[in-house]
Amino acid sequence: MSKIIKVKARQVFDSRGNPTIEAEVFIKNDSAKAICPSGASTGTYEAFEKRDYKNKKYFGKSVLGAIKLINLKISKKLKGESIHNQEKIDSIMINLDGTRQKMKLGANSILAVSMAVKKISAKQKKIPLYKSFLVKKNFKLPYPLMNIINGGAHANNGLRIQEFMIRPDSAKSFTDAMRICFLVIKNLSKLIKNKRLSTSVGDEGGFAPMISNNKQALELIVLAIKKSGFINGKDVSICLDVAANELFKKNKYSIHSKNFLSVDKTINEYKKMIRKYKIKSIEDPFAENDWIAWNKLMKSVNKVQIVGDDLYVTNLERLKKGFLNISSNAILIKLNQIGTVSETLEVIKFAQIIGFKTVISHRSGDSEDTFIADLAVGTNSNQIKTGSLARSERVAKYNQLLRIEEELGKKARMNKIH
Ligand code: 2PG
Ligand code: MG
Repeated sequence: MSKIIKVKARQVFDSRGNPTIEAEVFIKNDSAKAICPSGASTGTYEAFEKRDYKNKKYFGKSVLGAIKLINLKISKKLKGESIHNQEKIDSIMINLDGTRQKMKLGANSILAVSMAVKKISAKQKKIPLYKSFLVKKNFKLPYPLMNIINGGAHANNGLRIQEFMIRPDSAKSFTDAMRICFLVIKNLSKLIKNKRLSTSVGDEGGFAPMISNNKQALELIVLAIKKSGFINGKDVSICLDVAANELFKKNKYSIHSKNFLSVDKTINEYKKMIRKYKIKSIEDPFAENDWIAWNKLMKSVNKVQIVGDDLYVTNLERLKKGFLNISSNAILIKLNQIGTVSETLEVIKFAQIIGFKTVISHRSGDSEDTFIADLAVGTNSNQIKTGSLARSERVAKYNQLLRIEEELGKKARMNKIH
């Protein structure tokens, strides 16, 4: 009953309309499927995303080659394996690939299969997916980090910082968290309309008005928080993803304008923003190899969450380096940066042992798959970052968390932020 009969993959489309992989794992009388997401502002050290770069029919973006590899090679290798042995299945695929960054099979092929195996295993055990990860009882819901103004590589408005997020710190439940974010987003929409700017949204569902300076975006959010009856920095906190890889040239950064500043000056700018807008979390404030700058920032700020995304790429070796270097106090977790469920869990476990906060994240190109919502609860992760309350591929994750909260009933608790 619990042996894999075959794995079948197909090409489907992500939220940006780009081809991606859906893998379906079959056992006797049942199957489960999973879809791989895809990033836009990717780190150099991420596992490889395999596409048909030379096939011009889909501008080089199709994944037909990767699908062939799943249907022929991976399916054959996994036939007869137990769906409950996730680590073995993942290591079979890792070995079959044989490269550090999963260059041969592609992390997108491997991950789609890995997630589908996890799903079919939970399904067969008749347990909800969130109960199949690390936590076995006392489940906690993560705080949402909602990306309500999109910039950088996720919009074409000229905003240099990629993500302006809110976190409903005073929420007592996930339902409450959603209501707080809902109010701020609706008020923000009104404020943007009043300025005669567009309320159309970017790749992650946040507004993408044609404004090009960070200050304007931050002030709109501060006002929206106030108009909703909340206190900025207490009830609701502003959080940023700078995605500084994109704003880096010759050891300098251009976080506000096309003007590039030294690391020390950039740190001063961060400190000013933290003070003025009560910013509580900054992701990727510096580039992926600028370890010294990360450490300098850690030494000069207090009580601010510093999150490594492109810095760590959900990779254990890089996380260990960051820990020794005192580079951050939190890590962003993206399954497709590393390419298997087992490796992702290993990184989460280590991060929690060293006292880092774990923030489970979507990709800017995502799908209706809600795997990460369950992953956040099942790993006791403090936060989840999965866009705004717009675009169904983002909202789907929040809706899944509402279902999980309902199922947990009286036992449901929010996680700790501080
Ligand atoms: C990020 C992500 C998700 P992308 O930088 O954190 O918000 O973006 O998927 O484009 O890398
Ligand atoms: Mg990021």
